[in-house]
Amino acid sequence: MNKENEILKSLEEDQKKITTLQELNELKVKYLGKKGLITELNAEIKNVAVEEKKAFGQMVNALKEKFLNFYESKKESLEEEILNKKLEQEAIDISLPSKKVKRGSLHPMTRITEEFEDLFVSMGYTVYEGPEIESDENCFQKLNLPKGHPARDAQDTFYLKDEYENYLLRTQTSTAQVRAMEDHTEKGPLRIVCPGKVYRRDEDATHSHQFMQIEGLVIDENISMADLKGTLELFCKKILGEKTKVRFRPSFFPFTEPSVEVDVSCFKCQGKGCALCKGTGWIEVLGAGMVHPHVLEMSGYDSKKYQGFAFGTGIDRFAMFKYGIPDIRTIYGNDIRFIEQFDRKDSE
Ligand code: 2U9
Repeated sequence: MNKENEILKSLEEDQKKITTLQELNELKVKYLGKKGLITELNAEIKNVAVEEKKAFGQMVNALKEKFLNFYESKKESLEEEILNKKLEQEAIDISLPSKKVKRGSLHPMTRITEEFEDLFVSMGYTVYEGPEIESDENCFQKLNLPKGHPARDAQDTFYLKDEYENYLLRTQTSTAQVRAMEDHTEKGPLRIVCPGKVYRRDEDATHSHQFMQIEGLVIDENISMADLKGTLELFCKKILGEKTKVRFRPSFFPFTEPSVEVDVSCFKCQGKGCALCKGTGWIEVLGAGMVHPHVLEMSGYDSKKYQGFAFGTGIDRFAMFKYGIPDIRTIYGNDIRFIEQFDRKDSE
């Protein structure tokens, strides 16, 4: 058997045995390495007669090409095999149910506050917030409650000490409206809602020393009680349902004149009378009124040119009605079992 056939036969047998990349590389060394069978055959060319050199060279090249063809295709198939094995081992079954991630939820007070804000923003109002520590002037005097006014008693609250004795935890968010009016240097139209925490000397199932209010203020030319009534009727219907009936009763607040209290038909019994509405069919939800001209003047508005209406409500009170929360203290207890009841549904 000549050298060429010997190499071909040996290669044929070796090819069958290769199962790994390492064996394949060792085979390359065996045939094409420095002392490889094909390399050594190629060196024989110097001993070949001149007229046979060309044919000999072509034969060696054909052997080399045969080997390299085998080498490349085997390499590719072995690498594919390795990759497939790896993919198989690392496969993730995406059809398995995932672990449930515990999502947090918004506190019911945050939810209802955002609901109120969204509604007023949709009517062109701006959300305006003020600080919780306020001056006696902003909290009372600028709202027509001078020192010694009897209406202060119902709210008198947490004053700061010593050199800060003129400061207190605000008793109503109206302080933010006062700030907005004073900041509004051009004294033109204003349309704001002011949500936030307020503090009073109160503590029972329906009153907390800290609670949340949202108050609104609209100032413009030609503002009348009709604007107030239309706005608050729309507010009540949007928040409590289109079937809600709304009634306005005369009332008194030092900062508004005339003043009203706003009742809605009981959303539990639809006005028939139940424990929630204490048998009356109505629930009081808002206070409101036309801004007192003196209040407008004290914050720099010309009350001959501008009128305004204002309103306020306790957000906690609304949440208690809306979600059927019997004790206001649970809202601030931070008991996770209470808050979890308001978890978002998965669709939200
Ligand atoms: C300015 C002028 C007038 C805001 C108003 C009420 C009526 C009111 C209470 C409802 C329940 C607060 O949470 S509560 O105790 N609020 O009845 N608030 S009018 O009037 C203003 C505010 C700011 C400059």
